[in-house]
Amino acid sequence: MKTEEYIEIENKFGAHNYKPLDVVLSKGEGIWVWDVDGNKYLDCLSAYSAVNQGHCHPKIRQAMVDQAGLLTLTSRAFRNDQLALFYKELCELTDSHKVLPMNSGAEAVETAIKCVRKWGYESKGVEPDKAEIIVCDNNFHGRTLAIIGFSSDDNSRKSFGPFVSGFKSIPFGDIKALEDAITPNTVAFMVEPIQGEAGVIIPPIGYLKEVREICTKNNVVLILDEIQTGLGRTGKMLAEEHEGIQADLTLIGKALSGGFYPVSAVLSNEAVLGLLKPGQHGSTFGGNPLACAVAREALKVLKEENMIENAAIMGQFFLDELKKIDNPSIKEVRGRGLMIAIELFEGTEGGARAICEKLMKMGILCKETHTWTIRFAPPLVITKSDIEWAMEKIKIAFN
Ligand code: IF1
Repeated sequence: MKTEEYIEIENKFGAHNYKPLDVVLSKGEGIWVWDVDGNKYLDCLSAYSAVNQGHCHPKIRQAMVDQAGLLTLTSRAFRNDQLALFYKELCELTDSHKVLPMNSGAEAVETAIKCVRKWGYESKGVEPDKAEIIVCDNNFHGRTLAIIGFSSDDNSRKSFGPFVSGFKSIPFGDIKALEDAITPNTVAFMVEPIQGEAGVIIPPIGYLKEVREICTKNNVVLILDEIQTGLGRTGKMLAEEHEGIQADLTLIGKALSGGFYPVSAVLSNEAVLGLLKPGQHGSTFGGNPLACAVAREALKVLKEENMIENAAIMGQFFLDELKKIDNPSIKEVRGRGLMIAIELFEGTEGGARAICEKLMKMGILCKETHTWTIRFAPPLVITKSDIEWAMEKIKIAFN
């Protein structure tokens, strides 16, 4: 079948909750993907940072195939021989004390919300049903009802109410706003170290450090949503390392499986996850042996193949090259590691989407966010010559 036929069938039978570029992919390897018509593309989205390790990484694939032939799912009613090692290796790599495994990123966020509320009532002493969680304007934490209730994006929320209460939103990067928002009922502050969906918004240097101090001072749990920024994307294992801090709860997902399988986790100190008792939270698939085996290998290759260092070096190179583009429609080029964005001036003809479509025709896949920002987030295995190849095309797209 040809591209047009696939699109027609999708449009007929599928819900239209996405507006994808008209490319139908059927194969991937490393940083490259191929469409059904045989065209090859450099993937500059990495499935929203879920394939940091590159498409179909051979070692992760092998781990998945091997485990699929042994045992895939037991439920948590029984134990499995992958879970313990997954916990241990993940804690060692991220310097955490406890792990709670889930599947999607949104589930990790929901889990964190439940856990910090419980901590607030049982440990901090907040009155029943009064717990407040502070979040940031323009956040993106997922698509479930509790989460969209505190989204500031009208498109995400409109017509989906009534929502879950107990959230307060403040400007991102604003320390004073955080101090002012905290009350005796505040149990947590949840924030992305770099806002992804908002357009790769990097907070002022020192922000997270001050956030850490304020949370500690006020006995407020700091939740960092590293579902997008974590696992090497910004050139560190976790983005919190850029400021030398540790969150109380860290949420990871996406690249935890290298894109093979939905695997997410809440990483925690003893205090918060330690309060959960049997029956209070769970998931049929969370912590299953297939997920754990895949995640263990996905973490291993990230480390062993120096992908995190590569992200730091290649990210800086890519950023420097993009900054050299001289075009009056470019307002700003920014990024950290391989999480990079070009923001266009409002009103630029065609917006970011037009650039993405031009790039697609030249063999580069990337995705606009909102109307004016183009995001570049290739797999962390990209090389200098790949970036040089891409830069030639990107320069033409901006010509
Ligand atoms: C979609 C963006 C990326 C996330 C953070 C939690 C989740 C996400 C920081 C939820 C998910 C996605 C989902 C994807 C678009 C996307 C995204 F454009 F919205 F910003 F990655 F760049 N926290 N991000 O970024 O994880 O439940 O999806 O596993 O299509 O909605 P999930």
